[in-house]
Parts: sequence; C-alpha cells; structure tokens
Amino acid sequence: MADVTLEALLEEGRTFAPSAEFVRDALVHDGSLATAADADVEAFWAAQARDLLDWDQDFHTVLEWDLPYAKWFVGGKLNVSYNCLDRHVAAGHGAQVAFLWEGEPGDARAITYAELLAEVCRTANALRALGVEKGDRVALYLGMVPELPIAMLACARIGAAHSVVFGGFSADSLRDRIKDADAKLLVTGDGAWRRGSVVPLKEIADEAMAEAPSIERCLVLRRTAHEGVPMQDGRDVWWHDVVASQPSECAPVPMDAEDLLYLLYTSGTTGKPKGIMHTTGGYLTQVAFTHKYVFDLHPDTDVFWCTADCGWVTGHSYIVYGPLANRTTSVIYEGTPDHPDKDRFWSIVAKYRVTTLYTAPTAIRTFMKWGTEYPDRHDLSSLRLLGSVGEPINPEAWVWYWQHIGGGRCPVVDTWWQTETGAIMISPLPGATVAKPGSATFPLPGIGAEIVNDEGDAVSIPGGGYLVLTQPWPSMLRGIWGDPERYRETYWSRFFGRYFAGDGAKRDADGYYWLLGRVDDIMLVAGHNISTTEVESALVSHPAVAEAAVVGKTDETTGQAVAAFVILRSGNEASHRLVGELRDHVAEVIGPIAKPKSVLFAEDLPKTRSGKIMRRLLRNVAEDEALGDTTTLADPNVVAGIKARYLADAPDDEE
Ligand code: 7RM
Repeated sequence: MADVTLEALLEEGRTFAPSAEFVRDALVHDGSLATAADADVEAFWAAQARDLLDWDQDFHTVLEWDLPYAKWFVGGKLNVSYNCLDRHVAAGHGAQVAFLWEGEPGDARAITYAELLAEVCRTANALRALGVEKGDRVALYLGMVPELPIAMLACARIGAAHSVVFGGFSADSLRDRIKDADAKLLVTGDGAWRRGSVVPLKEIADEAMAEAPSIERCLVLRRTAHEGVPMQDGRDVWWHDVVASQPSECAPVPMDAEDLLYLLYTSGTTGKPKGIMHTTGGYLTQVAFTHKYVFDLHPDTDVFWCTADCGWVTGHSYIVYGPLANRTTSVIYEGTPDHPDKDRFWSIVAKYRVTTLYTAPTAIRTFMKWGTEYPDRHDLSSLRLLGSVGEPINPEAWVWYWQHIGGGRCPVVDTWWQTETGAIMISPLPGATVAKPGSATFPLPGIGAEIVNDEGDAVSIPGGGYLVLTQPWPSMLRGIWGDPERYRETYWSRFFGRYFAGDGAKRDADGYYWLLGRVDDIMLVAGHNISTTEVESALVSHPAVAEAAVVGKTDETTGQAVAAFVILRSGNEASHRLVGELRDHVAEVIGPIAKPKSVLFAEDLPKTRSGKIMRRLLRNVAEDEALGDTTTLADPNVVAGIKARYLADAPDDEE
C-alpha cells in the first residue's frame, strides 16, 4: 500500500468510518446506547449491571451521591472472581481458553477457564492458610506470569484487597506501598525475565520487607529458577509447596458492591504515591461494559491482547477483570517488544491469530522508529480492531497504526481514561463512531464530560480548556487510601462539583474531543497557551520524525519558548538543515507562535515505567536546572544522556 501522508488525509478532511464489513457484525452500530443513557443515566447503568454481571443479591439503590463520595448499586452483593470464572464454567465454557500466555524465553501455556478456576481456588485456600482474611490487603510484586492474575482473583475470591506493585519498581517503592496499605502478605517470585536476564524480585522484596513490618508471610513463585534465592524461615514459603496441595474448590465470598476490590498506587509528579481505591460492583460493571462495547467483543471468536503490564490500571481492567467478566480468550506476554528481535509483537499476533490489539502510543511510535520491515515479516490478517491508551496518540502515529498494523481494515479506538476513572471514559464505539486520527472522539454512553475555562464555565464549540467529568460514574475511584482530604483537594476542589482530570482538551466544530496533554505541561508563549501534544503531533507529522517531546523554556522576550526533543525514524540523519526544516514545518502546520526555538535530536526520551513522556525532566534540562525526582523513570540514563548532549550542543539564542 502506498504511504499516505497525514497532511493529505487531513486536507481531504478525511475521516475514518468503520467498513461495512465491520459494521455488519458489530455489537453497536447506532446511537441506541447513548439514547438510553441520555434518557435516564441511573437506569442505564442499573441495566448494564444486571445484564453484564451475576449478583448474589440484587441492589436496591443505583446511586447514592454525597459529593465527592459515590456509592453504586447499594445493597447488592456479588463476587468478582465468581463473575470472572465460575459462571462461565457453569455455563459450559470450562474448556475455553482464558489465557494464552507467552513467556519471554519462548515457553507458553494455554489456561482454560476450568483450569483457571481451580488454580484460583487453590491459591485462595493457600492465602487463607497463610492468615489472609476478608478485609486484609495483599501486596503482589511479580512479572507478567499467569500467577499474577491468579493471585489477584484469589484475593477477590476471599474478599482481600490486592495492591499490585509493578515488577520493575525498586525496593523503596515497594516498601512505601506495602507500608501505606498495611499489607499483611506479599506475593512475589524468585525473579522475572527481562530481555533475557533475571530481575531478582525476591532480593528486592527482602530489602522492602526489612522495613515493612506489616508483612507477616511471603509467598514466592518459582519462575526463573536461578540459584541462591534467599528464603526466611517462618516467613517465606514457596508457591509450589503451599498452593499445589490445596483443594481446588473454594466458595466465593459474597461481597458488598462497595467493598474494596483493590488499591493501585499512582506516582504523581509531586508528593507520595496515592493509593487509588476501587470497589466491587461499580468497577466490574463499567470495566465489563467498556471492554464489551469499546472492543466489540465476540467471546466465541475473538483473541484479545492488551499489551500493558498488570502493574498498571490498564492491566487490571483490560487484562484481568473486563476480559474475564466477558469470557474472553486473551493473550498475556511476559516480555518486551524487542526481545529477541523487534518483531516479537507481530510474531505473537500471527501465532495466536490475535483479533484485537490494545497498546500504547509510546509503543506505536517506537514501531514507527524501527520501520515497517518488522510487521511486514508476519501475517497480521487476523486483526480486526486496534486500540490505543496512555497518552495522546499523534495523528501520524494513528494513521501509521491503522495502515501498517491494521492493513487499512481495522477501526482504531483511542481510549481516554485514568487510574482514577477505573475504566474507559472517552472513546469511539468502533461500529458506530466515525473516527478522526488523534481524537478520542466522544464520552461513552453514561459518561458526562465537559471542557471548562479557568472560571469553570463550559467553553463553546469549537474551544479548549480543562477536561472535567460532570457526574459520578460506576468505576470511579472511591477515594485515596488513608487520605480523604487529599482526595477532595486533588480532584474536587478546582471546579466545584466536578471532577478535575488534570488534562487539557479541546472540542472541534463537530464536537469531537481532542486531548492536549497534562495541564502542568501546557506552555505559555507570548501570552498564548500552546499544547505540548499539538506541537509534538506537528513534529511527528514530518516524515523524518518518529517521536517528539516539547517543553516551555524561560525566555526573555516571550516568557516561554518552545524547546523540542526529537527522535528520528530509522534511515534519517540529524543535521542543521533538518533543524531548520522542522522549525518551519511546525510554523506551517500550527503557526509561527508554536515554532520551536531549539531542536535537539535524541536517541530516546525520558519515560515513566508505563511509557509516558516525562516532560518535567526535559524542562529541567532545557532550563539547565538540577534534575528533579527521577525515581519513576524507566531508564535514568536516558535523561542524563540528553542533558549531556544538550549542554554540548547549547541551542544558540539567535533567531
Ligand atoms: C489508562 C491510563 C492517565 C493519564 C490521563 C492522560 C493520559 C491516557 C489517553 C491519555 C490522551 C488518551 N491511566 N492518557 N489515555 N491522553 N489520550 N487516549 O493511562 O492513570 O496511568 O494515566 O494518561 O493524561 O490523565 S493513568
């Protein structure tokens, strides 16, 4: 297929409607869900809760809203693991594969719903034998092995809340999270595979536990089987010693709809991590609803692959709870996209005949940088739907994904949501929504969103400002663990009565929502607010650029000036001529006001462990300040390298 350039597409005013073929089998191909939700939003969510889930006891009240505290499905009782497992097995689907797991070294396991249920029961019994009771917190610190979702479901089965800590976090991060949650048990592993080497999880966990006295027992999974894993007598036990011998039945504990399901810590840019609280009935309703309709899930034929790690909310909602509640067959992959080679994702898509792929813009831009030879090596014809989450997706990356991964055949759903929202909030419905590359399109049925100005007034269309959510939603966070004041302050004080998401956004003349990045990152150049996302997207629309990050740098004349950091697509050379070309290109696409004052070519950008660009650190570099807190970085060397180059190549201040 010939390369389509973004400008050509957008100049044509081209939009992307789903194909007739996709629409024919789509669960949603009109506005009927939205019409129902608009007519009576509580009745709409109540109907979803009853349609999608099995309740041990029906709820008597849909919503109690005592701003900023919501209770959904009050009086209802249900068990999440029952809804994810037992009911599917009881309905005759025990032999269906729940997880197609692929280990990084190439080993693989297919786990059916019946097997998953038995293993979850054995694990739940083992947790009880180790002293875990309903209402306790359990910390999970593992790589992407099947035992991670198994342990999550085992907690849910007995009414303990889990707190998953991403396996790439340090001992200090793990310690802080264990202490804040007051977790009683830690589940970890001997190690985790990462690019062919072993991350010594147990040693790191030992360091954390030494300063986290709430931990009474530690359950250790053997994964890498390396020598000399330290085990402390009386505290540490091997998974294979205590789980395998447990009975494979364990009655699910009926939980109140508002009982805590899990804590998940988000590390904001300032202050200590916040323990985001998610509860049972509302959370499961909205993750099941969004997983079914946003991904047009056909449980008998789809193979769903969400490439996130279970250490992030995306893994909680779209590897574990949503897919299993909907009886999905999912792929889980343990490793990185470049091991052993840069085509690993595409070999997995081809091997398992993946139909639905859900990944992040950071990954897509990396694939663009690597070039099309890697996807071109594999048969990707099983794909029928593509998703994106985590950051704004630049239009150029959207089109690349659509064309080179989706073969021009698959709708792309750009899904906006947060750890705090629990589930997708703004997204196309793939059989009904006409997409525009780079826009998350519209709030889903049952979700109220608005864009407001500094005073909190809704802006007219077209226009931009702050994204707020105007009404409670079932999977909303129920608070910050142990800190109700911070909950109110962070989310509910900026605009009275509305939830402040912290993102900038605009709506175009057709009412489409365009996310513009975190409001802390917005630049102010000569009195104009300039969004990082828009300048970055302009840069990425140049054929030489794979990825870009921009920040505001103090400037004598304009207050702030745009400083750009650019990664080139393979086959392009950095040059002074290209700097000039890129600056002119931005001026042409957006306007002279957005023209970067400096452009630095980099090998990589500083990113969080979940792949989001950390512009704060690039601002430190541009301002020649000491680097702030770098503990949430995936690779601290990246920013040090950029800093060294920035100083060597000090941008010249002449126009
Ligand atoms: C799911 C997740 C939340 C923040 C959010 C945004 C950004 C996420 C999109 C997006 C533009 C998207 N949870 N974000 N998805 N921005 N378009 N489709 O990422 O808590 O880790 O992050 O991520 O800034 O506020 S999160």
